[in-house]
Amino acid sequence: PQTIYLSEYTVPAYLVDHVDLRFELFEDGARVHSTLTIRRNPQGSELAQPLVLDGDSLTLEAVHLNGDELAPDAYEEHDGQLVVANVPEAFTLGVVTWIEPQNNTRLEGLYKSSGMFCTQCEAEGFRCITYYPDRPDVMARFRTRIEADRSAYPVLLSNGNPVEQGALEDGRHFVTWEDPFPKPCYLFALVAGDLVEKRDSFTTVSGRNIDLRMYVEPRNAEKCDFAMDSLKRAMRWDEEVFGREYDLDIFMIVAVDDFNMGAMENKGLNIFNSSCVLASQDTATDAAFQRIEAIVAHEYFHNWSGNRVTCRDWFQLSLKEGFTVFRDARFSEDMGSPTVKRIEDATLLRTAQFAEDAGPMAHPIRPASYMEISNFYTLTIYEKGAEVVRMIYNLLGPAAFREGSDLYFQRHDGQAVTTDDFVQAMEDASGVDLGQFRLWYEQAGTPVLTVSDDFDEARGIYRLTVEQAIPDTPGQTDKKPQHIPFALGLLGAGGESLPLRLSADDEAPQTERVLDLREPTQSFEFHGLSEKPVPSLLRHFSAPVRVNYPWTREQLLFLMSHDPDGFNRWDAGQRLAVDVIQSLIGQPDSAEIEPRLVDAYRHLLNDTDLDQALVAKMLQLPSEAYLVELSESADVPAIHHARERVLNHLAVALRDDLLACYERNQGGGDYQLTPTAIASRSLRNTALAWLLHIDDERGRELANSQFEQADNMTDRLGALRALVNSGFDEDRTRALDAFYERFSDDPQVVELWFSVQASSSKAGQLPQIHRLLEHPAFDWKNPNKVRSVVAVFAGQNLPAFHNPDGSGYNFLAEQVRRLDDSNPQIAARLVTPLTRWRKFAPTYGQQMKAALEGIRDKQSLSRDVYEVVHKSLA
Ligand code: B3K
Ligand code: ZN
Repeated sequence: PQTIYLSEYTVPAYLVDHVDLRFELFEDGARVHSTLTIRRNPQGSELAQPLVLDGDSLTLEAVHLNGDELAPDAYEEHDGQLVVANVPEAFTLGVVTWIEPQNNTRLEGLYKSSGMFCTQCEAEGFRCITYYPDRPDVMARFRTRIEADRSAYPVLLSNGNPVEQGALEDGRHFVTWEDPFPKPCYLFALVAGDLVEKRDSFTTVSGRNIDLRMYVEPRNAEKCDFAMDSLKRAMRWDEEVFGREYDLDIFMIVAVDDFNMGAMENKGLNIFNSSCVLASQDTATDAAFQRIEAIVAHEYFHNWSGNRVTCRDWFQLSLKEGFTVFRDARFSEDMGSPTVKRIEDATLLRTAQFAEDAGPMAHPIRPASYMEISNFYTLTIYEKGAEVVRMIYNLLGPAAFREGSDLYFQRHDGQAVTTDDFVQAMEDASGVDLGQFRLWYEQAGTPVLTVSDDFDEARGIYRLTVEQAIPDTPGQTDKKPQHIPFALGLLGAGGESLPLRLSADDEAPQTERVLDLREPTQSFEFHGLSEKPVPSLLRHFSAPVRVNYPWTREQLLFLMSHDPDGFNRWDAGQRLAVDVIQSLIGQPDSAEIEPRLVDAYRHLLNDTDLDQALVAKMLQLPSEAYLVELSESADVPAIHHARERVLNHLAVALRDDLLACYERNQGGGDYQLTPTAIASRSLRNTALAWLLHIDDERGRELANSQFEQADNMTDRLGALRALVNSGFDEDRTRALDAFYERFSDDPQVVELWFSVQASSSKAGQLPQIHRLLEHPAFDWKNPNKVRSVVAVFAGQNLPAFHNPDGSGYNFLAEQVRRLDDSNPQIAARLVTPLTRWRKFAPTYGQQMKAALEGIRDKQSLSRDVYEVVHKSLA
């Protein structure tokens, strides 16, 4: 496969002003008639250029130029391109293609999911529908006529507004849609199916009435309310916080079961993976509700950040994704507990994005090259990209940031632009110099801050020295220092926040400051202190960096109970737990476990004054994946064992406190989705999980009765998970059977059922995983099912996946090879755990590498998997 470089970007030779599409949908295929109104790009080269269109898996039936059919020798069709050599300055091009959606297992372009037709065009799926200049900087107005059998496909949808509909012969009908906004073809969508419609409406800030519609399969009719309400909250929020009003008269959401990712922001017609939009109290966990709210908002927010202003090329992907994730994160902060949301985001970043940044696929948030763009829908582009926007937000302050965002939308409305255009707008609106800051877009890798300090007692000066280093990443060495906003506070011995005087005569000192790190090494002096303070560093995770500071356990315990920054309280607890677990790795079971850890957790468990949502987060021990990420040469069984020892130790010592916590959080009353109620369920289920971890009899009774009596999925699944991970074999089997029995006709709950088992070191050893794959509810063609067993096993069941005999690795390689032909995007995602082979102790790493080589040697590898595997072995 060929590598594409940002440096080779050239403007399109031809522009498309208008696209007229006509789809004839049949059971054995679809005929697509496309008429493009094309003209030479005035910005392009002076010389006459051939017209080059992209295509993939198409059967070409006819080509017309200005209405006349072209003879086959007037064009060439090869290597995924249609080339017409002699075209005038301006013309129409008609193309007729035949495609087979019913056989499309890649789920790119037009395909079928549970009997309905649907599309996924980002990034390069439109070329699987018809020949087209498939690049985001070609923006056109689309008119789409869909024709299909009326009884099988009563609902026919596309972007924009319906302008015409009617009956055709043979029981067929048609609907024509017109989208007034020019858009790149990756935002095109079509849906045809037998769907129920849920209606609502929204009045915009300027008084326009918007028709809101959800289309789902009849069996899901009762699972739409939450997404619809989330949509309205998001629409209001975007008006209030970003001044963005919706622009079409209709906004539609469709749920489909077979979808490669979470959802897609097609103009006016968002298509969702069922699991990211459908919910009811009985079937969705709290986490699922929160995810749905966030994704519905995210896709809606794209209407401005992505659709009205889009990307010039795919290297600019973070322009829309990083910005939109930042927007949805702030929305979620406003809807729930901001500290908890921040903790969740930082956890994801530190566990998974840092790992990506330290691995063979590391890339800057604006990559310089790629082979397959689908591989770059990454945590780096999305989550690190969002952190970079958040840093700009914090550097500018809320008011100037809003001015920057307004300027960006106004300046670039209707355009396809670059990340630099975004930064420029922020700079122009605020006057803040973001020159050095731009390196965040170019340099890959996670900056490491090494902090040291000393206290000059005689002068009352506390000096903090910060060194920054950015590790080498593939193709990038000797990096320049970046501009890093470093938020901190200093605490006195009594836990009070100390004034931060950067000079002796600072009259109005703050108690929290953001230091601008710009040099390889910088020192800061804090004056007027009478004792050496405890530093609270990188508050609220002010930059996506690692911080090394030689914290003592005393200091961490102190910060855990005194830091006024909730995020850093949590962080101190995590660092303490990490330190304790790490110190036990490879030690005999007789090695003592830090006694102060038990005291700290007991204090937390009983601290009803502290925000219970924060307590619930603080009680979660660092995950195995995070411990792996932190190690130099990971020995997973040893990490697992050390972590289990700590968990058991805590559960035994705190047994009575856990029971009390469980009782206190018994719930009762109606199911609510407030932060308090969510925290309470989280505490109750954590207590239960810990009790079952030590096979406590009382815990067993509680789990069984909670499992049977729960009135919501969070509690039912919490009890199931606790039982599955206990040593009570009979209860486990009984609960799993009962759960399946009850929910077997609900694919989303069956996914939960699969993943509870696949993630469990008790119920998810390889032979059991094989049984899950043979289960009648498992389906290789459904990405959610594949993820819930295969990806969950490899990503969340670390001791089973890293079985020293290598069986877990070979298993994963086998599934990747199997999926590579049918769905390369999903196959390439599944490879991820193996790509980290250098991170593991050699006996493991070498076997992982061998499994990768086994994938590499498969005949005819997809471009997706080829790129990941070859880069990982390089
Ligand atoms: N933009 C889509 C992701 C498309 C992924 C294509 N492989 C969803 C989103 O980020 O909102
Ligand atoms: Zn997005």
